Parts: sequence; C-alpha cells; structure tokens
Amino acid sequence: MHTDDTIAAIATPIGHGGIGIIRLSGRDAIKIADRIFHSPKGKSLKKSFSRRIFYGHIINPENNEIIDEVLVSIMHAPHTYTKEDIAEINCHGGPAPLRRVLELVLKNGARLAEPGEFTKRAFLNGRIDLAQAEAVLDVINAMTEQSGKAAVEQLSGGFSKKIEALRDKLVELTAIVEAYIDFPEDDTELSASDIRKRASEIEQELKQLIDSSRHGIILREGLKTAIIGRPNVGKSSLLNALLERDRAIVTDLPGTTRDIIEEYLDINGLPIKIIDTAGIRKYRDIAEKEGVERSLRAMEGADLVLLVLDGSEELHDTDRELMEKSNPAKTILVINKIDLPQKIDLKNARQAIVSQWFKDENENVIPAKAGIQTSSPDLIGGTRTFEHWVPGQARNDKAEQKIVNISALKVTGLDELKGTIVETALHGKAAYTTTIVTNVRHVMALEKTYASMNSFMEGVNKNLSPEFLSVELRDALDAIGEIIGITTSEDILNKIFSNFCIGK
Ligand SMILES: Nc1nc2c(ncn2[C@@H]2O[C@H](COP(=O)(O)OP(=O)(O)OP(=O)(O)O)[C@@H](O)[C@H]2O)c(=O)[nH]1
Ligand SMILES: [Mg+2]
Repeated sequence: MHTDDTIAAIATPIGHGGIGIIRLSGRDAIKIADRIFHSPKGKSLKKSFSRRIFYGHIINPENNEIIDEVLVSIMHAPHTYTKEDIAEINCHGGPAPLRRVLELVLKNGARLAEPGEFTKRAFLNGRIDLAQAEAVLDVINAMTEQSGKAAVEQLSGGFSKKIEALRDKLVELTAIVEAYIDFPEDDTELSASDIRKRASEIEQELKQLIDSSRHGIILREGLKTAIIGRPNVGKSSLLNALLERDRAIVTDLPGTTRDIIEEYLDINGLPIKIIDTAGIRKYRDIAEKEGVERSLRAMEGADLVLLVLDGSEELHDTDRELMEKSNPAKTILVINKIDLPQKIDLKNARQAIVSQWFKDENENVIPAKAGIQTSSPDLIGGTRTFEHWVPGQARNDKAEQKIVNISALKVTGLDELKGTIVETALHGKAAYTTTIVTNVRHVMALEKTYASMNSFMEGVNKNLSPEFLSVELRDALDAIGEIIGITTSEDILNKIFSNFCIGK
C-alpha cells in the first residue's frame, strides 16, 4: 500500500476566488511541475532548495500556450504534509485555469488523487496517526469556535496521547497477566489485588472518555433540533428570534411554512442545527400532506424537539397528540405568545402524558406501556398502530418534562430557552473542558474496550485462568488500537478517507 507515485488534485473549493491551488505529492511532484513551469529568469524548480516560492507561468509544453500566471511552492520530503515531495501551484481561482493546469499536470505524469489521499499518505508515512488524520476533516468542517478547538486538540495529537497512555497501561497489564502464562512455575504469583487496581484504573479512564462523548459528538456533528407544533403557534417566529434575523416567512395565516428550513446556530459554543417545520394538522392538499410528513420525520430524527404550543389558546387535540408522541427526555415544551392573555392549561395534559414515560434502570426514558408510538409518521387522521412494545422494565419514577415560556414576537424568554437547550443536550452535565471524544467511531471503539475490560474483571473475580484473561485483554488492546490506527482494517481506513474531499 505504500506508494509514492505522484498524485495531484485541485486543493481549493470549486468556484471563483482570488487564488486556487493545484497540489502535487510524490516522487516526481517537483519534476512534473518543472516540466510545465517557466520562470522569467529561467530558474529551475528541480534545483531549488526546499520551501521556496517561484513566480512564473504555466505553459503547455506541446504548443507553448500560456495557461496561467502562477506562484509555485516547492517543499522537499520529508518535512511536508505527506512526508513526500510536494509542489503547490497557486493559479488564479477560477474553474477554467484550475482545470487546465490540472489536465497538464496529469498529462505530464501525475495521477488524479483519490478523496483524502494526501492525508492518507500523511498517515501511512507515519506523520500523523489515524485520529489526527480524522481531525483534519473536523477542523475543516468545524461549526463553532468550540468545535474547532476540540478538532485542533485532536489534530495536534492531544487526544491521541491520552489514548496511547491508556493503551500503554493496558499493555503493561497484559504483560503481567501473560508473564504468568509463560512462567507459571516462577514466583510471579498472580496478585489479584494489583491486577484489579490496574484494571479499574483503566476502566475509570475509559468511562470518563465515553462520558465526554455526548458533548463531543454534538460539537462535531451539531445537535439536530426540530421546531414542531400546530400551524400558527409561532414556530417560524421562534426560528427567526433564535437566529436574530428574518430567515423564515411569518404570516398570521396557518400553514405558512410548507417545507423544512434548516439553519445553524451557535448556543454557548454548541453547534445547533435548527429545523423549522410545517405546522402539523389534517392536510388539505398533496403539498401540505408531504409537508406534514416531513415535519413528523424531522421530529423523529431530531436529537431535541422544541414542541411549540400557543399559550393564548386552549390546548388543542393535535397539541395533546404531539405531546404524547414526544419523548420527554428529548423534548422541551415551549409555550409561546406569553405577551397575550393566557388560556392554556397544561396541568391535566402533562399529568396524563408524563405518566406514559418512565426511566429504565439505565436512566433511559422509555414508554411505560405499549400503545405509545415512538416511530410512526401517521399521526394525523390515520389509525394508530402499536408497533413498539416495551416490556415492563420501567422504574416507577416519572420522566421530567421541561417547560419554557416565551414570546417569539417580543423576544422574551429566549435566554432561558437557550439555557434549557444546552442543559437538555448535555443531560444536565457541565460542558467538558478536558479531552473530549468527538467521533462516533472512537466512542464505539472505547465502548468495545470497556466491555472487554468488564469481562476481564469478571474473569478475575471468578479466578479464571490467565490464558482466558489474556484473551479479553488482547480484545481490549485491539479495540483501543483502532482509534489511532494501530489495529485498523483496510476497509475502515478506506471508509474514513473516502469521506474527505479530493485535494485534502
Ligand atoms: N402575540 C404574539 N404573536 C406571535 C408570537 N409569535 C408568533 N406570533 C404570531 O403568530 C402568527 C404565526 O406565526 P408563525 O411564526 O408564522 O407561525 P408558525 O408556527 O410558523 O406557522 P405555520 O408555518 O403556519 O405552521 C404570526 O402572525 C406571528 O406574528 C408571540 O410571541 N406573540
Ligand atoms: Mg412557519
């Protein structure tokens, strides 16, 4: 897999800009650039020192046509992004010059890079580990300052160091256990208490990292938050108030919003993907039916639902139905229009609804009995099918339902709402300031490691043989090694890098 054939790609976004860059990396990167580059003073790129910039023109060697006026940077291996020779041609940033220069480069011996291939080479050539390579993409895609900070911490290797240190502890523990397999006759008596102490330390650190992932994953992916409710309750007004600009159309006619509107919002550093939806009601035409169905799908797919009710009206059947459908753990009831005389009375409704949701022993909120739909788009009109039977593992404490009163029109109560959004998103925990796990792949690997450590501890408690115990530790080592790319399969590598854009 280690290749140093020369790859090339446009490294800047498609479109019109001041400059656009063609990047070459590999054995012949500088030679190929030299073939099509002409310096007015006749300078040769091949003979240059590393990290120099040259002014000149890209000229088609076949017909001497000038393609563009450029600056070319030369960087010699190994102190480069890929640890290979790199040439970067700074052209004018338009699709035409970039494409023509790229074609010339390809004609003169380079191959078009695959998505993420530059970064993949940086990984394969040992400049960065896998978690750092993944962080390259996260830095590019970071949505808020806080997301960016977490990504840069990962890119600079802070996260990897933590994983490596933890892996070292596991290696040590494995060595102790395996020494006993190899030299059972020695005096190295397997000291259960020492082993327990080491293992529980590892477990604790794993747990901490896993716990940080709730915050971390939101930082990386954004919290999908859907604004849901009947027509005219003020959903679009709420979107506009949160964004502090008139993004969505607001009228006093019910049914104004017909499609999904998505925007990004930064609440205390948490990236929120906020989704305004069409009001939910019995639809009158095909477009409205589609709109309502999209709203319900958005509600199901959301990490958090802002269920908006109109405080100036009595509770409507649709409100009740929506409240029943929504999981209290991920729903905030937003009572809007508190600037008007209030008619809404939630007491009975809330009692009835909240009593349908319970917490299980893992603090997950679950429906208390069959009959509450947790995933069917057929809210309005259709008959209710009871697909979700949750067996009776419910504990007897009721799930809490958060309520916030606002006026989207007068912009009151918005700060409290934002606070409640953050609190719900982080499950009431404070935001993490230490090393944070932002990537679902990493969380899964950590959970696998943790599970193996649990089985290991069980084995220790049952006095199982060191042979058996070492198998669990080897599994744990494999799982944690996947994060930084020590034990990662070719398939996973390809999947990771295919998410990159070409030129990165
Ligand atoms: N008095 C008062 N009126 C509000 C408030 N929020 C929204 N409205 C008004 O309620 C009407 C409906 O607002 P929208 O934001 O369009 O409601 P919506 O829920 O998006 O409606 P659909 O898109 O039709 O589902 C408009 O006339 C708003 O000005 C509020 O806090 N107080
Ligand atoms: Mg609307």
